[in-house]
Amino acid sequence: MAADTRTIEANPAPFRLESTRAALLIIDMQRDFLEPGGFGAALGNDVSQLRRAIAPNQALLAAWRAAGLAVIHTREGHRPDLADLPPAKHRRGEAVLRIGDAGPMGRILVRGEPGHDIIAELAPLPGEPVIDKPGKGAFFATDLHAILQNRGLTQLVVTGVTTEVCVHTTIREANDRGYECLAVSDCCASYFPEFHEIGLRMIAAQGGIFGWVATSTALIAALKTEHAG
Ligand code: TIU
Repeated sequence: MAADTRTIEANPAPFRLESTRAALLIIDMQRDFLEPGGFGAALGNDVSQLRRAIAPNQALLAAWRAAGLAVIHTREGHRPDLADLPPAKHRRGEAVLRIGDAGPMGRILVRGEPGHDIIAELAPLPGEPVIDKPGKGAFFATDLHAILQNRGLTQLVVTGVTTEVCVHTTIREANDRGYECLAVSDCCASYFPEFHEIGLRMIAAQGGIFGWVATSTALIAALKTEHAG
C-alpha cells in the first residue's frame, strides 16, 4: 500500500489521514450493548438508541477494508471466573441482572458468552485484532498500545458505543498517549442522545482538546479518492 495522505473535512479543522499510520478502532459493538437482554438493557437503557450506528459502521468498515487500512475491534467483558471484575463495578447500580448473572444471551458481559459477541453485521475478519478489555477504556489492562506501536499506527479513527462512556474514555486514553483521534459522529451512539451530541462537541472543543470529529460520509468520500491531500 502506498503511503498517502487524505484530507477529511472535520471539526475543529481538517484531519489529515495517513493511510499507513491509521487504524479504524471499533468500540464494543457487542450484542450485550445493542440487543435486548444484555448488559445495556440490564442497566435500564433503551438499546434501540444504539442501533442507528450499525448501518453507518457497516458502510465505513466496507470502505476502510477496501482501501486496505488497519482495523481493530474491542469488546468489554470479564473472565468467566470474574477475577478481573472490580467489586465496585459489580455492585454499581440497581440492575436486576448484574455482570456474570445468567441472561437470555448467556452470562452478562462475560467473555465467551453469546451476548459478548460483536454483532454479526460488524463481525471481525481473520487478521483484525480483537481487544478484550475489562474497563471502559481500550488501553486499560490490554495490549492495544503494544499492538499499535508494533504496527507503527499513530492515528485512530474511532467508532462504536457508547459515545460518552467507552468511546470517550478510549479517546482520552489515546490522546494522552500521543495518538491523533478522529471520532466518526454517526458511527457512534449513546443511550442518551444529548450525551452523544455533547460528547462529540467535547472532543472537538478548545481547538480539538481530545481530537477531531467527522461524519462517515466525509471519511468514505476521502477513502474513495485515489489520492488526496
Ligand atoms: N453503559 C454505557 O453507556 N456503556 C458501557 O457500559 N460500556 C461502553 O460504553 N462500551
